[in-house]
Amino acid sequence: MVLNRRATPLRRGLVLVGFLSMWTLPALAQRRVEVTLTAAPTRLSLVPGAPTEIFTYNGQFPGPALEFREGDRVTVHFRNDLPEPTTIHWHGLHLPFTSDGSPFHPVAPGETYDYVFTIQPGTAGTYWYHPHPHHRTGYQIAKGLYGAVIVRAADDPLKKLPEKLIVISDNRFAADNSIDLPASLSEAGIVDRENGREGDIVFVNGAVMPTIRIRAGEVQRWRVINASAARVYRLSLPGHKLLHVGSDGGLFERAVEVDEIVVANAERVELLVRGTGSPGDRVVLQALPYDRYIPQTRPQTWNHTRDLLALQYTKQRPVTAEPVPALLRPVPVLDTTLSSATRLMVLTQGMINGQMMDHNRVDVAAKLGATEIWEVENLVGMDHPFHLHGFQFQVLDRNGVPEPFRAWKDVVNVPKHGSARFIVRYATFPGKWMFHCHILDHEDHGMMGILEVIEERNAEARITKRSK
Ligand SMILES: [Cu+2]
Repeated sequence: MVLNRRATPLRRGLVLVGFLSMWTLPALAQRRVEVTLTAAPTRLSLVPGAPTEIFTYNGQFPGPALEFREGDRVTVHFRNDLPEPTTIHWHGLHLPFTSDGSPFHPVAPGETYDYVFTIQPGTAGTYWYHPHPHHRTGYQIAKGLYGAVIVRAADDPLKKLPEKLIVISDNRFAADNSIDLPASLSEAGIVDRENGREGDIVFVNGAVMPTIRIRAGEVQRWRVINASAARVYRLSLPGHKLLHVGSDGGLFERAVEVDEIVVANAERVELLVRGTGSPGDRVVLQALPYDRYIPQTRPQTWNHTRDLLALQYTKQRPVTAEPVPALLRPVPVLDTTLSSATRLMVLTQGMINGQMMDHNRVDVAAKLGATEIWEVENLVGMDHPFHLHGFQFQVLDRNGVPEPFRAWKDVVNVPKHGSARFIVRYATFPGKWMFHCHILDHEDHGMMGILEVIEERNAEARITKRSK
């Protein structure tokens, strides 16, 4: 059963919206890509019965999947036709501060804003875009504002494989089919604030339980984005082992075979699904129970397994599997001996280092080009997915256990009463960058801080001044 009015959302493929042109300079040609996005209230049928008043980009839910190439010069012409201020945050992309779409650059109702950035070499991967206005991120994403960004490399080692985009998000509806957003002081509102808002209906690309077709023997590349406010997905495809090939910032060096993969909020995974079943088989991609909660507010249904989508084998005879390259791409090492500082971040419920977000405070000041280690300690009995804007990092260890392989990340899930360390280099772009818990209710209530990256010529005076 497909509940969305679009019949085959998984087959739509990727759309490149707006006008696209290529400069014809003989050398150093940079492709110029222009995209037009408008956020506006829209009525769409999401669940059986009356249509739901939501917010969309270009009338679509989710927003159009944008596809760029490394090296592209991108301009996104954005128009806010919502009744409230918003921004577009380009989650995971390394770009100028003024194009980050953080709460520092709100776009008022009726106004336009151009996000201008170059897609950096080596950043091919799966990203996403969503609003990031002060205090209203959770609300606007719950209303429907999110979409995928795919960055392709010229020398993609997996380009022969058929590809599926899987944007997962949950939601909750009131009796009249409006989005269920309880008052903050109601019992449901308090639980949402504690756990992060979860919904009982899980959408994949805007549809409930869509179907992906596969031919026996075929190897498919799946790009999975967790666009949920708080729900964590522990993905499993019964009878199939999965090849985990990439994370937030793109491919690993080598594929890793796994039985299941945990995708925390705002994280992405790239995986290869091998059609090892028989023609006509049907299996269901499931989210297995994942206990991220404190016992007091853990939902009664936390241990239910949820069905996300059906994988339907065609009746065609099997094909020979496409081989998976042994080396996917080199992932350069961020050298820990180059680290000039260690930043300790202590997470308590709703706070980082005992403080709530303040726009007028800089929590970490660092020099442009510096390499630093962040140590995130979670004192709370629930997981907090920690996100840093602007810069991809490499996780060094979790709970003291070294990461088994190198990966570019922009979110690390810090488990309850656990810790994680990552290394990051503040390359290229000075500015004020948010770091925060990506449980949207926590972020909106102030579980966020500011990293200011300062150019060398300004650095000494300002960093000294701040430490007084
Ligand atoms: Cu949190």
